[in-house]
Amino acid sequence: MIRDPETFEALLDSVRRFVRERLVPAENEVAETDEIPPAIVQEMREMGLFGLTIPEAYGGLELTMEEEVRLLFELCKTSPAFRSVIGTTVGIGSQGILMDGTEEQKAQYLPRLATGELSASFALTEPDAGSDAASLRTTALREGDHYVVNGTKRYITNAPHSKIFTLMARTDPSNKGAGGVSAFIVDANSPGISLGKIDKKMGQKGAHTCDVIFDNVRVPAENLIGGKEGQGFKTAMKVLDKGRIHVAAVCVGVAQRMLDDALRYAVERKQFGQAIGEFQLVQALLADSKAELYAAECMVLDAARRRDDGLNVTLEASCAKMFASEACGRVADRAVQVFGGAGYLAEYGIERFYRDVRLFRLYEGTTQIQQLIIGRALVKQARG
Ligand code: COS
Repeated sequence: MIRDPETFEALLDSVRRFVRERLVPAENEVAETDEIPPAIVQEMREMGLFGLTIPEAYGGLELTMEEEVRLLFELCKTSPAFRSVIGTTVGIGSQGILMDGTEEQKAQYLPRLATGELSASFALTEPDAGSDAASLRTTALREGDHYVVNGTKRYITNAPHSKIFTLMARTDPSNKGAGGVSAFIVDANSPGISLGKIDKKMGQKGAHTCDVIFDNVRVPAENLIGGKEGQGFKTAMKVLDKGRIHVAAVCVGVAQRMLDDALRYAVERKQFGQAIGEFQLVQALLADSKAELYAAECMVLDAARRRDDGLNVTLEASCAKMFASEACGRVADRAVQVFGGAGYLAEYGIERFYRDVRLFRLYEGTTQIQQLIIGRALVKQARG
């Protein structure tokens, strides 16, 4: 759903300009320094990018899901680390509060998340609980008007920069399954929280993850999301339904950039007396990428529109995330192939994208988890 086409087009134009004039020229610097320049982060705040998904009543832009994915198609035609700066705040870090938080929790946190004054991370994964998220072991045990949290969260995106965590922890240790899990908003400065070393990753330099260790951290009971125990796993799953459409849109944006770069190279690079783009075998690489990209874009838009229509999109979100992330990997591989030997060299940039996009098939649910969700939903539908 596009609410006001004129205003939205103006926003898209400013994002396109920002990507072209500020982000693309900074790609190499970010890859070398492993840091997003603070001036760029500040510009993102000023453009309202941290508040894309937060309702206008709380100071955000309140984009519909269709608007959000179309904006991501543009914002992600550059190194995906730039999107990661806002990713957890507009997505998995804030959506639990928005979807299931109490009125007081929304009023307290959403306005500062929208301006980017606060940034948020989503703390679900643990050393022994990744795909099997419901088996998490971090505990939050009630003591008077507080919960006392103990445990370790792993691979937490943006944790080194976040001011709050949306934390999933077990409030009922006698229930080892999903029903024993609750969600909390935790101030990152709380005594007892420490961070592990920043992880060294295959790609996405500039986007940081690390362990978050909770050692007898006291969290006020009023920070229990929605004020109800046992709802945290469902909150996390709802957040991930939306997050998977978001990631699928990111894949479309980055894939478009890689195809654009491969095309430019194919037109410029000459062999056997002509541009390599004139050769049908090179055209086949480009054509397969274009067709897959078009399919991914259509899936993402359809899933987004269904969500805007209030439908349950668990199945469609997983389809879109699985297809778009796998297609993005294939587009990356073909782009390197079009570049030939140059594709293997850092100075041409395409090998960096090849490494960066590998993550999309892993986070917010691996491809195998998406298959499991889709398969289960189909069998459930068939049973009626
Ligand atoms: N929306 C709302 N509720 C949901 C839901 C969804 N999308 N998915 C599951 N639930 C509910 C179920 O309805 C069930 O509730 P009841 O007990 O009241 O029936 C509860 O949550 C447990 O669901 P289920 O039994 O399906 O849980 P499983 O332990 O079998 O796990 C998967 C389901 C595998 C889908 C889940 O663990 C998952 O998504 N894993 C991947 C985690 C992930 O993406 N990690 C990435 C880290 S975040 S970057």
